[in-house]
Amino acid sequence: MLKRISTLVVAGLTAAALAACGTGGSGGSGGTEGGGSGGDSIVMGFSQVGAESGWRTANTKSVQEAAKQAGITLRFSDAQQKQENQIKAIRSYIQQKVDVIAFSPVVESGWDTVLKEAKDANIPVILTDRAVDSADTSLYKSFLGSDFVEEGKKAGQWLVEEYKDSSETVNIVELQGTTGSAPANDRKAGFAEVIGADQKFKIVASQTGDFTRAKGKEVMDAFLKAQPDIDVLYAHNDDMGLGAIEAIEGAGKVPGKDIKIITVDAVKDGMQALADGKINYIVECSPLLGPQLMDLAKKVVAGESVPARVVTEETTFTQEQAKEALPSRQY
Ligand code: GZL
Repeated sequence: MLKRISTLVVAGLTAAALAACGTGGSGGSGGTEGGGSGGDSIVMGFSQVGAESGWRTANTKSVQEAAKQAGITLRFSDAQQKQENQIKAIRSYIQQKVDVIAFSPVVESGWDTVLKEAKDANIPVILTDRAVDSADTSLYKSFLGSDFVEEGKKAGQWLVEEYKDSSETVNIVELQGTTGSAPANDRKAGFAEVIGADQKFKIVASQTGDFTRAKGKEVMDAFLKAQPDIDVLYAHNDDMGLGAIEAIEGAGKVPGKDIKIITVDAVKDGMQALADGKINYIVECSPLLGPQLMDLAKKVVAGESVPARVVTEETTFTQEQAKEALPSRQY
């Protein structure tokens, strides 16, 4: 197809340009050829947040494998958690005249301009994993991902149940996800809504750990020095919780006992710590969005209507449930 040939030429030039200004990130903007018939396959431009956590690694694997299975040609870029890199990647995909753009917005705000450019170029956009706060929902065809407010509520509900027979004050520290991101905003809100019903729960410190293990350890070290009496840690993902465990043990305390820990995601390392009793409860957030994303992409490119919102199925795990689930965990 003529469009395809011109696209490939532009893609080559654009890829070089992206590499030159270093915005290709570790994933590069090179194509992962789909398993389809080459020239006739759908071309998807995908801008990934980064590689900050075990969840993200599993999500990238799911998207890349599902593209291959679906015969979709994937052009993948890793933004290294920088919004400007995602905006550059989306503009590059518009120049390449891809058939569809999908991305996980690192933060909620600041997308209207580039999404309008995609709309003006008649390239449909699908949000996956995280949401944007654009008032104009015509800027994207669908949002596939978890209900993060619900995840925060589940974390809060476990804590309320855990302390239902106590009237003592419960001092909580919170490791928030990336500042401005939908999961950080919504997991914080859902948790606060549930525990706010009982005055004994007090969030004595709350700070971002940017969803990484290293930052989670660093911030938890600071919490331990500043807070004389911490009963609970609520971490917005497993990776920050695992970093915090290192800090807690370094301070001579027992994670899961001296300080109870609730996290979100349920990646393998988190589930192992849960089974080992170092974490007390995990709210699952599934990264396996690839197959649903590719189904949505095919429908959107074919001009079929798709749901504006697709919420992913997920559950919760106690220590006992983690022991049972670990052997069959995919990620
Ligand atoms: C949630 C996802 C979050 C994970 C983190 O859908 O955006 O980003 O909870 C990841 O582990 O870094």
